[in-house]
Amino acid sequence: MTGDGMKEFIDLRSDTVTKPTPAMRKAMAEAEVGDDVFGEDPTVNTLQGKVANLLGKEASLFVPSGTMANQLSIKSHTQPGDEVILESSSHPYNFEGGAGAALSGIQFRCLQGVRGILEPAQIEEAIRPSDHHFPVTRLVCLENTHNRGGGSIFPIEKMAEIYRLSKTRGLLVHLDGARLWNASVATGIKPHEYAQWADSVSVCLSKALGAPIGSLVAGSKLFIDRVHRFRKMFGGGMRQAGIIAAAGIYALDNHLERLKEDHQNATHLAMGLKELKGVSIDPKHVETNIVIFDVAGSAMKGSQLAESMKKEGILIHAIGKTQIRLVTHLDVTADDIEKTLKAFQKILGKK
Ligand code: TLP
Repeated sequence: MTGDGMKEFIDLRSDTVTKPTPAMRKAMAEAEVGDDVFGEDPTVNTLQGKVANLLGKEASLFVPSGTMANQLSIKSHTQPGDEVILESSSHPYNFEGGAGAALSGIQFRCLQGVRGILEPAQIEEAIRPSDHHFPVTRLVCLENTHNRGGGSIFPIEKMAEIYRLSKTRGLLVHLDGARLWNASVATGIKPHEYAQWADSVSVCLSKALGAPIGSLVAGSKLFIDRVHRFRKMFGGGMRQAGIIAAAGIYALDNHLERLKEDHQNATHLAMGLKELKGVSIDPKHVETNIVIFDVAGSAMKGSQLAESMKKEGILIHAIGKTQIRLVTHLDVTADDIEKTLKAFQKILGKK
């Protein structure tokens, strides 16, 4: 049982569910703060400098959420009526409440990827000719790792090719790097190496890294100045935000390298699931901390499996009729993975 009397679940619905550790809470309690709307919060300024540095960009800005980070980037890069190319299962298109249309007045052009990964040739084909009938293609958004792609890593060579193509065609590139940390730890490719192939990058501290709140947008000084103006407009200016920025600094200093454990746990989960009746999954597709599998071959719907697992003390996320997503994170141990596999086996049976 937790302090608030709630039953303790193994929660695999998302890596957003982590709670700050005692050491993180201590860093938060001791954070030096000031009014960040005046630019006077030293802890926020340290975090912004640190993230700009990690991403090899001139500047970065602290914002409340990954959604706001993406949407501020889209707003700052585009004019109403512009077209933004992205992958059809991407986060900004599907899970940000229609913000692209509502807040920026842009239209999305969705391209079907393979586990979220787009080919440069697909993008080239989708760029509109210069003709008054068409919208202006302005921006390409990529996602690395790709959430609905099952935590797939966007290969850096493809990112480089897409960036070069975009530059020759006068387009901007935004990278939704909510889980760029996972891609970096899995491949050994540094965040700034990925980020060089995008004009702007959003990163999250509240997913795999385990901080309670916070994301950043990084880019050129000029771009971040524009983002700053829109952050005010969107109501995202925060005051003594050092309290939460301190958690982000702590997370970057202490929780980056351990992402390897989450990746191992996810692979282990996938290997175990492969042995179960009615489950289809290719463990080779599990590259980071997200496991997506299908139970169409079993008698159960995804939602029924989620209900049965809940009775076993395990929370999972049915993302489609027969599709399940599991996400490993800081608050899930190797022992929890064993318990999870046992519960799945009890419900589904072995092949
Ligand atoms: N993703 C959440 C849900 O919104 C689906 C999750 O549980 O995975 N980019 C990517 C790639 C994301 O996965 C998310 C969150 C965001 C942006 C948005 O971040 P927040 O939730 O901070 O607005």
